[in-house]
Amino acid sequence: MTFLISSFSKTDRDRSGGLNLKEFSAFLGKVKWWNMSRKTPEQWFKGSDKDSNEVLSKEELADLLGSKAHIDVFFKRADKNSSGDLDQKEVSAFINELIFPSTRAKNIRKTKSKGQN
Ligand SMILES: [Ca+2]
Ligand SMILES: [Ca+2]
Repeated sequence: MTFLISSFSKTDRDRSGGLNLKEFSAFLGKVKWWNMSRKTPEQWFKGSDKDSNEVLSKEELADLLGSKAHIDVFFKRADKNSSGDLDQKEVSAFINELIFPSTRAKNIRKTKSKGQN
């Protein structure tokens, strides 16, 4: 499963959900937290969970991202279990993928090797 950036290097615009490379760059320009990764995903999650029900709605995700642009696309990507809301794990994974797209494979390996000591 490839994520945002790698899929944009293809010219297949029709399957991109309306989000092309140009739009994605513009989106990143608006996303303030892109350059503010000193906050942990947990902190982002709690800061955006306005009603403190421990899941993020689409509106709360838009608040976290600082933009409603393509919010449907991002929400669907983040909502791994299609529950219609985002729990902290889903938000953390989503943020980590956005900020560190290449670390996911490493994380999977780390999880697999756990418990072998
Ligand atoms: Ca909430
Ligand atoms: Ca979910």
